[in-house]
Amino acid sequence: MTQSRYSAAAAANEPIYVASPLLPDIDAYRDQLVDIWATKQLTNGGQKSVNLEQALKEYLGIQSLALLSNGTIALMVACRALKLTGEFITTPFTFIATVHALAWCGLKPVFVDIDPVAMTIDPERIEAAVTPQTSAIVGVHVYGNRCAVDEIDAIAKRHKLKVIYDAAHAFGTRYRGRSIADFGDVSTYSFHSTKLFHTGEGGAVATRHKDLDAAARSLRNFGIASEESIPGTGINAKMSELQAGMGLAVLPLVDDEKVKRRSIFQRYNDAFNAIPGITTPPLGDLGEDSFQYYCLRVVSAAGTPTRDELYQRLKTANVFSRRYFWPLCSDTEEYKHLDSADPARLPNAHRAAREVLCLPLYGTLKDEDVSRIINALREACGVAS
Ligand code: T4K
Repeated sequence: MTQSRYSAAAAANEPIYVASPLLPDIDAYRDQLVDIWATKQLTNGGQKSVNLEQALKEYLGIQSLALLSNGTIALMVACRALKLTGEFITTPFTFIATVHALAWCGLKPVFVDIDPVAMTIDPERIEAAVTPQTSAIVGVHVYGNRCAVDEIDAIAKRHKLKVIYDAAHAFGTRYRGRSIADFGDVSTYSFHSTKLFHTGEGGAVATRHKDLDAAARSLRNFGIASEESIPGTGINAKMSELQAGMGLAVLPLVDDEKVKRRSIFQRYNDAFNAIPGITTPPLGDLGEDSFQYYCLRVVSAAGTPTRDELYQRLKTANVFSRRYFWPLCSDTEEYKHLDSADPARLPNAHRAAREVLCLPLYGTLKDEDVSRIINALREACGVAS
């Protein structure tokens, strides 16, 4: 059998990576492929995409969802569907795709600081950043931590702004008994292979507004409305049937995967809670949280290692953690010259970017892999195992 650099870790000293795709039994995917072969429809909205859209709407408890080719293009399609222009207010503490996608559409980011604990955009900073050019607020439910959606939606209403929530990490996240995608104007999902639910590469936009859903569907197909009419400047953002088939095979596994991830999360917390300088994340609820990442914070003081030292020491033990999200978007070449990128204005984001460390979190981690990770981190912190 072919071994890839991402094969599941063995007990010995095999590398352990931060993520590993939730893979269905290959026969379950083969069954999907057999159907696709029979129809010969490989893309352009075949039955697999129709079925997956329906299954996701039911799973997430939302009214509409349009599948797309990835989470970056989902943000771009959302931007176009909402007809955004000028500036958007956003967080610097996110994967670079959030900011790049809207900048690619010609908009200028205005960064505001994050909440020091949730690490999502701080609603108290938003109003001061609104200018006559602002057209939207783009919040990110980072690590699945939900944004302060009530406050943000109220600010948007007051200033007549649109709201996009980047829900790339928030598959299945719920708040006040509703899907997190029920808030704001549009929520965008990533179904990249490193996500809890995935289609290999993929994404979606979800919205409560029928006109926005229709706009997204037209935009993903070059802006074509019918054989005679091409009203919009669309793009090719379609999900293929092969990806949708993968999604149909993966979706039934998600609930069980979450149970496994929660148990690993609990083991990590039990092992790291008492280590000086380490702040562990709160253990979430299976019905409300996404369990997308396990991210702790390293607050180094005299005598305790820094986050970067821990990252390097884990690497030496063949455990590949990630510093999501360092560097900050506001520190990258493209955006660092902006007034809003001034580090003095973004102290909480800079602190988070210095302190976060994401550890491997996926159901196929064996008990002994988890023990290896725990021992490696405890040793790196100078704590006896
Ligand atoms: N908004 C937010 C908030 C996001 O986090 C993202 C993406 C987006 C928008 C955009 O969505 P997409 O356009 O990607 O759908 C990864 C992912 O590529 C990216 O999707 C994700 N966020 C970001 C946080 O992480 P990298 O560069 O860290 O991925 P990579 O290839 O280093 O993978 C991490 C580990 O996962 C590897 O060490 C091994 C494992 N892996 C990875 C792949 C791709 C596998 O085992 N199998 C695989 O196929 O960006």
